[in-house]
Amino acid sequence: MGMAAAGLVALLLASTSCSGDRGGFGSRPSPTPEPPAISPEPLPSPLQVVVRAREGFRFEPASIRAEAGRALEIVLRNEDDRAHTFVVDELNVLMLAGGGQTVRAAVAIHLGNAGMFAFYCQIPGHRAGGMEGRVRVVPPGSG
Ligand SMILES: [Cu+2]
Repeated sequence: MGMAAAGLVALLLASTSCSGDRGGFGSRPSPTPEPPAISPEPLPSPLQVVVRAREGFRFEPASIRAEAGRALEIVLRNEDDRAHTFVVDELNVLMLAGGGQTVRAAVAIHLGNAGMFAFYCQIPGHRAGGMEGRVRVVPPGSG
């Protein structure tokens, strides 16, 4: 009766590619070509909004703002002792926070997203009780 020991062998392959020295005597070093200028637009930092879910079926603030083309970070701080959600259908946002929880979501707001949208809590009865507000997505660059 023997115990089979399985050995793991990690094989590391280090491959170094040397571009050989071309050109012999008399060749002048050619200037290294500049990498093509891609000049990426610096990504604007995400806009952060904090929405609090309060006792009595309220969101505070009831109106938030976002910017088209700029990511939005939503911080949902549930100060109630029951669970709430934060939903924006048009922006594909669905967040759930249990009582006392804080959750975050990063939302891509596309350039075509400008407009006014409703946010609400989708737990039955909550929206009717007043848990709704609106997101205003302003065009890019409008502050
Ligand atoms: Cu709710």
